[in-house]
Amino acid sequence: MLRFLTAGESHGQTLVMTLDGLPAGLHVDIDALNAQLKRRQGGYGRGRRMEIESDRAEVLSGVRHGVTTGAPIALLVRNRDWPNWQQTMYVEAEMPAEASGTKRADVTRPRPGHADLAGAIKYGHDDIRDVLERASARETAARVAAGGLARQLLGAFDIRLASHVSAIGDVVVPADRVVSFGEASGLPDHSPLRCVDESLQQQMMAYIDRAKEAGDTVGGAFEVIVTGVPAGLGSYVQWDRKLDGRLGQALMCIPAIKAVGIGIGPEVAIRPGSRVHDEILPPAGDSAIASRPTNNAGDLEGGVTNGEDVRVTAFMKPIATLMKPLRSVDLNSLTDAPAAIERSDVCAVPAAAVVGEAMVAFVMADAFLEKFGGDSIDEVRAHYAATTELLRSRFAARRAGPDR
Ligand code: EPS
Repeated sequence: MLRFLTAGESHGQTLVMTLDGLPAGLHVDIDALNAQLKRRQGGYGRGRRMEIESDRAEVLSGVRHGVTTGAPIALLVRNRDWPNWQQTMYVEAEMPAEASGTKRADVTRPRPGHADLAGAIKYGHDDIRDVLERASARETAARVAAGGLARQLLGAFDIRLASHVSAIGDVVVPADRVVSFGEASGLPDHSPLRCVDESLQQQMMAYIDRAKEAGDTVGGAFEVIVTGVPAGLGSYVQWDRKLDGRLGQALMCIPAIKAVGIGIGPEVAIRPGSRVHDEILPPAGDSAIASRPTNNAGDLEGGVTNGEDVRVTAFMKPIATLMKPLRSVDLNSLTDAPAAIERSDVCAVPAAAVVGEAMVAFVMADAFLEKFGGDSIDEVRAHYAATTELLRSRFAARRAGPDR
């Protein structure tokens, strides 16, 4: 079972991540891991924090000579902004004399849409900073580190991930425009919004510019595509083993995600069955059991992968910090007051797409190990090869049969 935990605050010393369950013997590419962290920092509309940070993973355990040992992997993603925040975020009971930066005033005016009010109620905080520091999307850098390691396990079996931005505000890639894995994976990381349609991308940038001008913020949607996925991952036998539900939870747990669609997602509600369900045709190649002319299900039927590409879309609400703040109350007096303003992004949809890839990678790696697992990568390889051959030979005999 693959598990990860994160710790750390947006302006504390560092983010911390511990990943447990990766098999021994996997070569870890730290540069590739850091490339994912760099991808998360990009995107048109990101805030000034991204000019400060240059996120890199410092692996502390579970890897020796570049290879996993089977022991938990712990790593840090340090906050370069920490020196500016020591007088606000110091851990000690009394502020150390050498603490640098400035001491910020208490945050008492909750921002609608963030965890501020609900968090202050839940944990009894009077200074909402004790909520927002952990609820901040800064934490997603640690998730990208976890997902980046899971991605490398999947890569060892030619299972690869990509994403693309399918909407910024009401500028939307049409639902009938099926973006291929190749198109999504071919998007350059320096692309401003990682949208496959350049004309739409320009409109999306203009949309973000207008929102910024108005002191407002922007949401959107992104699709994560996973290719090379074997059939049979997940299960329909229990609610919590359905892979679509697990993918849904993983994406819903990303800050600001308010809806998830598997395959064509919400389109299933408005189309007739004849335009939703993917027909099953005889195999097109030697290896396939059957070919599917469409993939509206996004590879998941009954919560189990059917051998197509996983396709999952997440819908992101606009960032909660508005430079033209919405109405709120001051919790010290419960009187009208504008919401607090924290440094922030105008749009973080491309960044969320990278976090989405990481979360999908983690769930897919967990499901993969559930079916093909082993304590070492060699055991996993042997299990995967044996199971793949079993499936191939089972159907090869039928294809060679009298009714061929
Ligand atoms: C973010 C770090 C944060 C925010 C942003 C994303 O850094 P800071 O608060 O110092 O600016 O910029 O977080 C949010 C927009 C949010 O609402 O939590 C990051 O590292 O992705």
